Amino acid sequence: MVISQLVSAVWSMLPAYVPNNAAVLSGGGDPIDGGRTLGGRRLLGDGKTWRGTAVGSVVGVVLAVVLNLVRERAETKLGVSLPEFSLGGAVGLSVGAMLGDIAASFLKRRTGRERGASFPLVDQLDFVVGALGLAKLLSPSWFSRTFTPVRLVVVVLVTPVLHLVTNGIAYLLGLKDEPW
Ligand code: CTP
Ligand code: MG
Ligand code: K
Repeated sequence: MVISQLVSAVWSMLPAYVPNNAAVLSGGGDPIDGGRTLGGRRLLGDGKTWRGTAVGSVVGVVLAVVLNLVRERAETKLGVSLPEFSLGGAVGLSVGAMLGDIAASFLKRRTGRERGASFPLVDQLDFVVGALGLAKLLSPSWFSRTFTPVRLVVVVLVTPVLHLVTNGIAYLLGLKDEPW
């Protein structure tokens, strides 16, 4: 019961989890803010690029399509019922995750944090808020079927742990400059 809620919550969030990592791997190139500043600090900073954002968003949607294709097999293997992604849900989770991360960088710069500085809890949950918010907006009925109150609680508790573990691994592999 607990395990099945956990598995389906993580499954439902995969299109939101993967974009950030895809952005790390593909980042570089022109920053979204074009170097512009606000109050003497960068609007977003060099860590938010057009390429990273575009690749992250596309990878998240493609992953949702792949998950839909393998869903029934995964249900049999795992013995858990898994949700199918609607198009709005897939786009919302993936693009929303990128937007949440970008919004957090905006907040970081306004609070005097340089690129790469840690901002506990915001770093771990920015993309969750963005992903769930945009998915709810773009696909409200899919959202309420998929993210029941129990699963929302599971997501908020489990995501920071998964995020820290993934980023720790990316840091150890030399793919990321900081482990957060
Ligand atoms: N990245 C990107 N575009 C994004 C998000 C991330 O290109 N929209 C890439 C950048 O190369 C970035 C790396 O992924 O440096 C790590 O992402 P993140 O930790 O979110 O950025 P930081 O460099 O730490 O910058 P910030 O302090 O603004 O979060
Ligand atoms: Mg960072
Ligand atoms: K971040």
